[in-house]
Amino acid sequence: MTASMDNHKILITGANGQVGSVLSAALREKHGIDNVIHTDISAPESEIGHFEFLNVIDTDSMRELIETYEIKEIYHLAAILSANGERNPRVTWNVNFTSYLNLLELSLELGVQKIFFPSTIAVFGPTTPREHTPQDVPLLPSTVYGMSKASGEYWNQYYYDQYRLDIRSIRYPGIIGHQSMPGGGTTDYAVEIFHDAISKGSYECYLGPDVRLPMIFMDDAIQATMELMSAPRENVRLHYGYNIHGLDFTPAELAHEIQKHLPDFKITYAPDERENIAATWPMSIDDSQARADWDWQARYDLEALVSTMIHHLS
Ligand code: AKB
Repeated sequence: MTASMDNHKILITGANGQVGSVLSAALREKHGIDNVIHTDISAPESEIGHFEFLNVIDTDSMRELIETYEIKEIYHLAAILSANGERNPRVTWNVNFTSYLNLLELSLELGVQKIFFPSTIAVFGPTTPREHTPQDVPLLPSTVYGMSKASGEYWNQYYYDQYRLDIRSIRYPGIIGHQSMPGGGTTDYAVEIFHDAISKGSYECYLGPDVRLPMIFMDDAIQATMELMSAPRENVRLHYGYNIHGLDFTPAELAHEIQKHLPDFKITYAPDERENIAATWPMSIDDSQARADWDWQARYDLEALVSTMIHHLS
């Protein structure tokens, strides 16, 4: 263990999710198993250390957990993603945004010192330049998920300006990992395709062949999060949400790279409403500010990502 074994207690919401399950392992490794309190709405599939049930819209339970464990740092990962969010806008708003505003208020009141807020490329919209999308552009998101995250970003800045609360945030692209499955997003195809390629030899993609989206390998996403959260405070020059870029590709390009490992793999296309969401999102991201402020750099390109995924899932 490379643990800095302090008694600084960390709470993670959405700890069973695609990112939560991998990030919580990295946090346990760094801070020690006794210092990470995992929470989610349902029980984890396997033993992960200290677990508590938490529905994030239940503010009283959140208060009780922060008080009981004297929490000093929170990773608020619980969220409903873009495609599922459109099916139930109000619930999505409450889970993604109202819970966060309550968490910010509780943090001030109860002395939480540091917060990680996962934002997303879904904060951008049809009016945003789609290539090398700049850090600072007007945000006009097309989904409730994007609206809830853009609103979270405004409050990040407000809480920093008004109260100097140490809030740090990343606008994640689609995340691809072998450790966990995504659920309810527009970029999920880029994980599902590997599972189907290996188990069935074929995949029917809900985006058309030429839909280019920014993505990132899970290890890079976790590394970015850990690096940002441990960067010296004076280096973190913006608090609402850093752009980061891993790589970008289309379904056809991803399928072609998979075929280099699995030559019989076949992809077919049946675009659905998720293609309309993807059409409003960036194709690639300008992450120069993250590079300048905390030395961000992605490690995985398409070739490395595909061979690592196939190696782990085969
Ligand atoms: C989604 O597709 O909704 C997410 C995201 C890009 O935030 N993966």
